[in-house]
Amino acid sequence: MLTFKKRFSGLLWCNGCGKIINPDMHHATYHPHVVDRIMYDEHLVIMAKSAYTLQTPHIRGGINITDSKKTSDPQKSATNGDKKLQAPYLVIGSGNIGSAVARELVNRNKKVVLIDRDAAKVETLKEQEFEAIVGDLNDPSLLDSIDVKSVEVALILSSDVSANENAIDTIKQASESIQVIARAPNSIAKTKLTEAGADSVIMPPRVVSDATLRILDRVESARHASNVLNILRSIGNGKLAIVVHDNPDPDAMSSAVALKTIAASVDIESEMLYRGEIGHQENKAFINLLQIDMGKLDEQKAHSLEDFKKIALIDCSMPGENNLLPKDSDVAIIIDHHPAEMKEVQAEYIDIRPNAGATATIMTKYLQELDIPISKDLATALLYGIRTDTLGFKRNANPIDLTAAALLYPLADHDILDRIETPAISTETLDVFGEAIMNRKIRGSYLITNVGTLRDRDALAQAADYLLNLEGITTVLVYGIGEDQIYLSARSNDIRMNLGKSMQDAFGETGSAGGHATMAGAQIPLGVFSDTRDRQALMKISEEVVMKRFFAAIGVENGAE
Ligand SMILES: [Mn+2]
Repeated sequence: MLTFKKRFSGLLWCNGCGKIINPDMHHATYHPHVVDRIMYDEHLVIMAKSAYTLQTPHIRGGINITDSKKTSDPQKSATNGDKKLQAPYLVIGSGNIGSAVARELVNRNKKVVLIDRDAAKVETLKEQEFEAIVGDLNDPSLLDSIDVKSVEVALILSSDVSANENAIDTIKQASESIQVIARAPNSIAKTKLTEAGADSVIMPPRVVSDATLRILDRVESARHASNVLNILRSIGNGKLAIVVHDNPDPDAMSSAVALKTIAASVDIESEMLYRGEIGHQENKAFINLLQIDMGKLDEQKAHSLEDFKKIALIDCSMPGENNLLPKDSDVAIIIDHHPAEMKEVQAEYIDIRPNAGATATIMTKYLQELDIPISKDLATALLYGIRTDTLGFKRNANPIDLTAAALLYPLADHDILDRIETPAISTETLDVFGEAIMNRKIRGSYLITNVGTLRDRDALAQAADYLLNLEGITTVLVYGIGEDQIYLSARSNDIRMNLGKSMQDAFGETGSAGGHATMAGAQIPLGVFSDTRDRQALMKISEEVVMKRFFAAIGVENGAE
């Protein structure tokens, strides 16, 4: 006998013959195994002949099964087994957490069956239009009414650890392939449940503390932002110096621009200062394409640090260490992501977050917190800063970097990003390539070449990269002669090779060398030879030194093959 509410509109079939029954009041009795249908207390009741049972896969819509086992023929029960409940998602133990998870799954159009040992609770769940059955977690027949093959994930969420353990056992016995997620109140219980076979274990106290910390982060980030603004406002008619580390990289430069933007939002004038070089083609393209105006203090004799009322130090934290500031400078603001000895860092305001992969990430958070519109150029610069400092999210990238990048991504100019990453080749670089190609000497799969007198050291590494594409070449060494040093750059894609070590072996004693297995560099002081006027002779000497030593270090006879 099946009883269900009038508004039921699902599928109903007869377990005896497998035929579908139209549950409509008028049509049900056309089925040969249906003896009667009546309306009772707003419910449509369909009664089958004593040897047959009726079943439906749909419980949603308010059906209420009171399938009487008494009327079913024991011989037919094997057939009944084929019609067990389909439950890709099984939620076992349906307290607050279980029913909240089930509701969310149903919202995502997942078919969920809840199991709880409390019959009254199961009734309530059904009234809320859940598919629910009564079952005891400690009972080995827990899954008897479920089609085990249909279960993909079982969530065991009761608060009783040993009951959860038993349920895991029953499920894993039924099928190893069911993914089991279980709830544990603490880490001891977590270990127990993992040992019992749970694939993942969640600890509600941990989840709550994590969520609390996230809220705390938000609160603190608001406090940070207002502190920075207060310091900036105190500059009044004065000027802020935004100092980045020597030879600044895109992270440092984009972060400086972000701070300049924040200062401008409260009408404070600022200037970005650096020392050293903006090297690499990409970095040059970066400042050109994004029109970043970085000033070199040592060249601008017109003004000194005295001209600035306050100083901010960005992407580094110690005055005088890898930046242009004197060691005893009074710094107002320090924002950095490099781990630091906090006791030694001194400033009015310090924000050092080693959990960020880039300072640009931290600056993005400030802009977001202060609700300052992020221009296309600034978004592009910050995104590029985060990308380069995390090596395209492969190094030290944290969730905070990804959320910052996600915010910047739609605002950034992707054409410009592409152009920064593949900058146009300058004629100077092209000349270096030309020399490198002309002077190449090949021994087996090794290529050694020189570029003559060297002006742009970046071009050396680029030439090495380029020549490694040559057919049959696995290792490239390119060198050039600077004012008083020979500069070497090597690349290899031979997995047996450790270039860093080979370069160290070959040139470590006379100069400095180092690097990774696949890319390395070295410098050899020219010493007495640097005075040699005869470039031709100098090239000859260099060639001998470089070739001989490198081939000796990697165990190849000079001139072999
Ligand atoms: Mn950085």
